[in-house]
Amino acid sequence: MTITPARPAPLLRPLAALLGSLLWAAALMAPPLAEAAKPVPTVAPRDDDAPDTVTYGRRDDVLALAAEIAQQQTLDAEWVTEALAQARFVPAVAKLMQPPPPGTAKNWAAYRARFVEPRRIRAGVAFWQAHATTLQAAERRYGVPAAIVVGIVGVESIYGQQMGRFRVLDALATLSLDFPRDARRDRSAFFREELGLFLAHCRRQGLDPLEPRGSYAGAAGMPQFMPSALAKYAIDFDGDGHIDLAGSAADVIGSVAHYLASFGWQAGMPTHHAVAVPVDAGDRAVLLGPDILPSFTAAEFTERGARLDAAGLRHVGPMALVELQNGAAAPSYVAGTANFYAITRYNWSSYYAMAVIDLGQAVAAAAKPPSTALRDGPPKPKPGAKASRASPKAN
Ligand SMILES: [Ca+2]
Repeated sequence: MTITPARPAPLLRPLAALLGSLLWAAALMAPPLAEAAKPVPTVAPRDDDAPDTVTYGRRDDVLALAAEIAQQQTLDAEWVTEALAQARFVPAVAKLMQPPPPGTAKNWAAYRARFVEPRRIRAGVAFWQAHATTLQAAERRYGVPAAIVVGIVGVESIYGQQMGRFRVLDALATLSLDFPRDARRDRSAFFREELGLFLAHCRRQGLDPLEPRGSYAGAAGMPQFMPSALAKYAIDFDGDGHIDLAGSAADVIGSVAHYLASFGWQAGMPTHHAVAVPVDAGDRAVLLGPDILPSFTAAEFTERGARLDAAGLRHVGPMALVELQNGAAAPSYVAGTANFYAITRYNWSSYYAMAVIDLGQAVAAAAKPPSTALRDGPPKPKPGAKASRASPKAN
């Protein structure tokens, strides 16, 4: 649900090495934690690719966190402790949590170009064609159009091509136990909760907690769900009894549609309308005040001097004046509806929502799906022909 930067930051490796030595030293000096017959290694490196890896071991704060998680999630304390002991501190994770340097101008055109580009569009067409029937089923059940689901999965992971290279356990443990001290806000409590939910999910699904991979923030699978989203909104849409957001496109499609429906998606409503902003700076400031929260009716837009297109003027319900900055150039604006807002519940950014919408449209245009096929269900196989996947024709 967050966007994984292209490159990790290898800058803090020497620090990791230093911390590694310190942890070893601490481990050697510490009194034995338990007199159990079966010794548990304090540091348990496991097929690591980096020689300077630091595992959390059985530090006091690790043991305390394990106890807390075990209690909150009703999990076996020793199992949680063992999992956390094998979690690795990842310096790059802490580094990647840093906000962009102050003065970084937002640039919608540049942001859009990262996501609405030929490689992602081609992968989107293939995804849509391969899963057209499932996309239709999700639209029927949740009212969320295929193009929106396709846009989200494309922006999040290029349809599963980039699901993140960090072990989810490592990312969440690092952000729980070593959240960057110089961050604007300590969000370690949030990540401790996510870590607990992740471990509970692994336990429930019979997964080795060291296996799942994800983003530096612990978001995983094709839709990059955080563990809390996984727990609340993921569904088994192919009905095989498991929720698999890394391997089952059907589970991914159903879960994304279910997520948006849970955040107020309304079937048939456009995501946004074209708008020209008020000339008067005061009126503009009033309309921009609530940011992406839909707060003004079409009549109120008009009263403040904003000019909506014909569909926007007919829109029933509140809209938000959404500003997308373009660096030094003039900003772009749209009137975002409740459905635009629903997309921002997936990732709290109007730039993100707009990229999802535009990518979905670009894929739809490239796939040139026959307009009736998407509404009327899968085409019936011809007599004598093998049943095949319904797919919009790419021609
Ligand atoms: Ca499934």
